[in-house]
Amino acid sequence: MVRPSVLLTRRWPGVVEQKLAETYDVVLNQSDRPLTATDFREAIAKYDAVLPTVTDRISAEVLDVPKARTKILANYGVGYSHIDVGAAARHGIAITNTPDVLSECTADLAMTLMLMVARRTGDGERELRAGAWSGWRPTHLVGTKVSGKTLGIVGFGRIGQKMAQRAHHGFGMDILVVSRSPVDPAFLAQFNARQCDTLEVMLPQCDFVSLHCPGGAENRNMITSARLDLMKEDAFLINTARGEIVNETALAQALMFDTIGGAALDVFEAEPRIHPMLAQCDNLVMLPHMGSATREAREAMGFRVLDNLNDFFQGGAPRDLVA
Ligand code: 8YV
Repeated sequence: MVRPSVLLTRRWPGVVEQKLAETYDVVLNQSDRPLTATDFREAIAKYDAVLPTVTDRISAEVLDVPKARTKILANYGVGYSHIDVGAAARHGIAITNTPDVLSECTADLAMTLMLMVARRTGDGERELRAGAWSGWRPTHLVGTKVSGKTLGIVGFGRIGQKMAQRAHHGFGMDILVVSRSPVDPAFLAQFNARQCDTLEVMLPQCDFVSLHCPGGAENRNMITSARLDLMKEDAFLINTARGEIVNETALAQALMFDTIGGAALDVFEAEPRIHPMLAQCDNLVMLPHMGSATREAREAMGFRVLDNLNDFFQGGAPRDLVA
């Protein structure tokens, strides 16, 4: 049997690249530079499967290739708002993602960000490395207590639930939830959590708000200046989901005018570019999209893509078919 041809658009963990090559005719992106739209169109014409990541903007135009060969976009990552799902469906291209295997690590990073911004650890490390630490004093780098506070979780999927588990059972936090569908009360009870009908109801009650919903058109600009205004003036916003969910200009203004206590972001609207106003804000912690960046998660994501490819090329429904 002819081995299906498979393009990885970025370098992946070595063990996964090797495993993929046992079954597939694998082409690696040796330079690890993101593909251009033209590169991607060529790939769609050439390979049976393309394995993209969040750095590939796969628009309707990119997918509109005469005599396309690609039958599956097996995405490396759980979020797929970078893919025009409707256009892929029109071209008969299946899409899969990699849920579950990165939920704990992404929730761990959201906790990291929450603690960093509340406890001012970025300020502390910068001061120390600059040789500017003059020694201990009672008023030095005083932050905000996290334990026992109220956390609002936006989006109660796999990652949101892991966040609730950590925050409630580890840090004794009260959990509020906003989710597009009703959450089973028995399930909420595991975290002593309460579901709010709207963000408008939840935001004024929170000391911390952590975003765990998908990106894409449905949630673009969900966090507007009006909603930031509803947050307490010492509350913190955490985003490990997708940059487009937050209106970055509105967030920068809220940070500059201290209408909220601070924010911590792992994701940005125009990655890897940072909104110039955000870059000016001191009460902001920023990380370069590291939510799933552990050896364990990145390998498991790769093996999950392999499972999806195997299902697909053996003629079955891939376990993580999203469209
Ligand atoms: C990935 C992520 O690193 O899975 C996701 O949706 O945001 C990250 O875990 C990235 O998307 C890889 O494509």
